[in-house]
Amino acid sequence: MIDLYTWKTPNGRKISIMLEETGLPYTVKPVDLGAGEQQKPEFLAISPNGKIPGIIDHDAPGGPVTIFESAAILTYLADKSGQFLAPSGQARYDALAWLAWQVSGLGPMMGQLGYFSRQKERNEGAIARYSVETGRLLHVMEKRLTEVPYLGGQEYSIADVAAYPWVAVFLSMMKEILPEDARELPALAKWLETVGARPAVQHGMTIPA
Ligand SMILES: N[C@@H](CCC(=O)N[C@@H](CS)C(=O)NCC(=O)O)C(=O)O
Repeated sequence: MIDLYTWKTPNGRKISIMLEETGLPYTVKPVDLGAGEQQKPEFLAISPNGKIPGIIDHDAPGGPVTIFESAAILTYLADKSGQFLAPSGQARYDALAWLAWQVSGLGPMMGQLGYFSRQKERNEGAIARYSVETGRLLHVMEKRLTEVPYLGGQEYSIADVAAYPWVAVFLSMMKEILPEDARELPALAKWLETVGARPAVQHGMTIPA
């Protein structure tokens, strides 16, 4: 059994989607970020950076495995299940590259843009910087999706699992803070529809309730 330490945020939902997709059995362990539970010593023992998600796989060969950082967790679950990541070759590294692109670029830029746009005292410089950079990244994604159906290439992969919750939440709730030319991107909209129609994605997006 896998314990999933998570909360109702895009980074947490990447992992609930992946667990639903793979069918691996898991137990949800909510970490209430609003209540500061991410700083409790027992959670820091799992995720030393004090951020969800984290997992403990009690059934790993050779003994329990503890992992933090969504990219590491997604790669682990893909390798464990043999799904959503090619075992070798160009397709594997394309998916890993787009996964790295999401965790190092799209996620942090959207996160900062969301943060600064919610502050009472507006920091126009920060909002402009993160808005332009988020728009640029969405155009990069759009270009990729005009060339191939999924971020990793021809197949749905952990790169899509990582990007979906961020793009879906952002475009449904915060579209108006994006540069105008990044609000309606046709290939990205088609990808959102295709990925969003997957039952595992729909269920994973509701966990924790
Ligand atoms: N790079 C990390 C980012 C994780 C992250 O930012 N988690 C947020 C929720 S989406 C969090 O736990 N924030 C709590 C805090 O900063 O106190 C990953 O991909 O797992």
